[in-house]
Amino acid sequence: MEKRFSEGFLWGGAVAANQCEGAYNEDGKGLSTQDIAPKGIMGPITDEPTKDNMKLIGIDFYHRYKEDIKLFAEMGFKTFRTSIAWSRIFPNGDDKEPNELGLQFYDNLFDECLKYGIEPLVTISHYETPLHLSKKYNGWTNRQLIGFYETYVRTIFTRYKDKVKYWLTFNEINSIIHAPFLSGGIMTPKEELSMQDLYQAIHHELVASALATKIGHEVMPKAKIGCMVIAMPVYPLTPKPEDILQMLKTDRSNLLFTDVHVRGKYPSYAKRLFKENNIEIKMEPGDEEILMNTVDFISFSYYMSVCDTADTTKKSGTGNIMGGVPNPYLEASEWGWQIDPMGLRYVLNTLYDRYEKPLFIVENGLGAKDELVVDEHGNKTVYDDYRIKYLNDHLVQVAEAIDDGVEIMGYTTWGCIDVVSASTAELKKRYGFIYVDRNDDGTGTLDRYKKKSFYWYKEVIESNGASLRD
Ligand code: BGP
Repeated sequence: MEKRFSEGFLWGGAVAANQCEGAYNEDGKGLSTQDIAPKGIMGPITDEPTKDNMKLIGIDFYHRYKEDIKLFAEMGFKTFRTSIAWSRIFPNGDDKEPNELGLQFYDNLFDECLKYGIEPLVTISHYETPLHLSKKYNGWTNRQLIGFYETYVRTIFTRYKDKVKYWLTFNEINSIIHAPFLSGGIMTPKEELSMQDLYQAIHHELVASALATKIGHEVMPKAKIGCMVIAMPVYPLTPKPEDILQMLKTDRSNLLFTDVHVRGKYPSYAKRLFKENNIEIKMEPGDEEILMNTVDFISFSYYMSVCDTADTTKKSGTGNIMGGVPNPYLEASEWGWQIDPMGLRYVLNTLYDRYEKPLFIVENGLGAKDELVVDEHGNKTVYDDYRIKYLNDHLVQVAEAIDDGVEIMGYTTWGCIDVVSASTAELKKRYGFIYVDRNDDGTGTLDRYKKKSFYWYKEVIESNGASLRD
């Protein structure tokens, strides 16, 4: 394929602390919401961490990160996205002093990346609120969380200011609508959570996010701070005007998050949303001013698109956290996530048309069951042509979007090494270029093996996209 990716395009991969690190109670780490969610985002929670929770050990990245980063470097990564586990730094979330051992771990991790010229891209909060903040304060429903988050971000910005240039404030911030516990640390069961409390929690996160951007710019004038959302194109199921309006409504429920982050204020359509749902956001003096600290770029995850309709009898859920009506024209993954490479071009164009801000695709990939086999040289590997096809087809659409005039900073595939899945907490749903020998029954050596896609991605990066096939 003809070269379209800019020099300096940030190729890489992404993970999150809670899905890979393990070591859930080592070196002073406190418990997080993930430690009591053994079945994933929508599943039940337990009183204490239980053995069946795959995340407690994860892929043992906490102890094996050097080996893994070496493999990322071998693929030629320019950037590596990971998150900081808040409860490693502040075990309870409301502690006065940070945990030095936790801080030291991320110093070592970022140093290891920089040793290979890999820029760390860091998510400040990725689906893991310190559990104490959930239990005592009911997570982000409580305004005090803004102060705890502020202390946390000041601590990590000051500590890592010379090591980390790219920051994301909250992973998939719009997911709180669907997963209030893992996204917002809210203990109130979703069915009982009022719209008032939900949107008040959203307001607190939006203020906290803007505050992080403000503080980040003060502490690290050269840093780039972005928001992070689930981008999922919503198509009307039919051309019926009712379906078009329904699509607009669903779209806006997500766009509200980027609108506030980029424009620095609530959009005009929020008024009606709030009025119709009896929501009255309690603002404190200064909130509106804080929100005006807008992001440097917009980052997002992209896995699939959905359809929407005003016909409520058709509202069957499909894939991902957001749900939607299946598209009759698209195939789905083994987990029912409908595959739509062109949807990525559409998302890139619509977001850029709306905001004209640089975009960063920080998650994209195919979760699939892999089979570990022995190749002709006697090495264990996975022939994951399905993954190569998925990624190739999406990247071709990224190249199209670049030709459309969209400014794109980089692309990090999700789960560049196999990790525990977020939605179902399984390890058999694999995304990686690197296979990790660990199974959902807890067996496995934790050894790492390069899949076919490992060599494919290495070539894509080396050729700066020229090896892609359209
Ligand atoms: C996003 C999350 C990730 C990740 C990914 C894939 O929603 O930000 O944490 O896991 O989805 O989802 P899953 O792991 O459920 O397949």
